[in-house]
Amino acid sequence: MTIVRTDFIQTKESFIEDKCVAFDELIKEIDDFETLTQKYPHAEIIDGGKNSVLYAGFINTHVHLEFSANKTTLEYGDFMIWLYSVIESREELKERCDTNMMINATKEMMESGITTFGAISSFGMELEACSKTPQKVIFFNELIGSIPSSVDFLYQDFLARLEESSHYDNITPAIAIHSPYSVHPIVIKKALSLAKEQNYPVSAHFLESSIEREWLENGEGEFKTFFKEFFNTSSPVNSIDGFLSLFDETPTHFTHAVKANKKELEHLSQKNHSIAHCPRSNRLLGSGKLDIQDLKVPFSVATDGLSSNYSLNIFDELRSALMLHSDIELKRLANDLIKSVTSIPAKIFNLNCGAIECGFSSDLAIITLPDKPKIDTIALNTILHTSKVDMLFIDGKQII
Ligand code: MCF
Ligand code: FE
Repeated sequence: MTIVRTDFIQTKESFIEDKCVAFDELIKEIDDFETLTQKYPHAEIIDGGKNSVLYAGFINTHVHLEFSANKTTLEYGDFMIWLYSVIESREELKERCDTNMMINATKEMMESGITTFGAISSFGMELEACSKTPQKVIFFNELIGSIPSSVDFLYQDFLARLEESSHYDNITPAIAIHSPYSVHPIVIKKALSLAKEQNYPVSAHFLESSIEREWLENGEGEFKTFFKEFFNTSSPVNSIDGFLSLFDETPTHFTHAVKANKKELEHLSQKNHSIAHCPRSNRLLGSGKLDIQDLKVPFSVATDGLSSNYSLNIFDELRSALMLHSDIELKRLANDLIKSVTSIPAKIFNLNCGAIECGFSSDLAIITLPDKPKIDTIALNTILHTSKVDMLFIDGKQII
């Protein structure tokens, strides 16, 4: 048993002061220091020190580790320009990205307190890195392919990757449908019926850019030139509503959704879907920003990959979100952002973590504030002043 003592502890809605947590693999009790030390006299005591805060380990629902070699290669500012640069440099980026580089990317996440992440895997390259990290991984095997003559082959390859990802204790096999513009509905249906049958978590990029919307709605715009050039096709394989209806029985984590309208957001809410909000990625690819002010759909905040970001540090992402959503009252936003990387993604993916409550996994992060905070400013000050955690525990084992 371990007893951790910090000045503050994150709770569902706020923070409490002067309490301690007793834990082994699971969180056992939250009580006063005296009560817990009397009850567990042999427990190891960990003191976080002055102005320390105990958080549930953070969850980053959407990252592409295979693109970790990108720093200055891909072009930012506009989605189509970025996409052309991905196609031009994808092979070179793959070659430059080895397991060691991806392990370092998982470490960068760990240093910022991420204990669980969702890896979007295009090729299966990061499986070894994911199997070596102590973090918990939802391994989203990506299905992509819109041309009928090649979808069968791509589907078989996807199935093989899905199978390979199902042999590791820390890895949950899962499915990523790349997007409505790039995946044929025939294989989407097959993959989703498999997801339903096997209870695989599902994720999909959705309405990231206005050109995506223009293509799906009208078969026009810059995607028209793109599809003509690369695939010699002239119409989209999915409509927005048609694509969404395929997911009606499979609650899905839709990434971006920046260009979703009221009706589509209402549909997401009714079908128990959720959104991964990647503010820095959206900014860098010229996509605008998701309006989270009155959003009824539960959302996580996620980093996306280094293909569309400059770090995988979750505090960097939260700070950017805090600055970008300048229309929302500051302290409320800060509290909501902390929930978007803890209790909300845990609920979305049905994980036994993301909150400091008895019976939950002991995935815990300790951070230290530079000075004593008022209790209602802890979330805000954490986001403003933290880059790295001081200590990190996964299933009760100290990692940092
Ligand atoms: O989330 C960002 C932007 N939107 C779409 N895809 C990706 C992102 N970062 C990496 N990707 C990958 C995607 O998984 O890019 C590849 C796919 O395998 C090429 S198709 C855009
Ligand atoms: Fe992505």
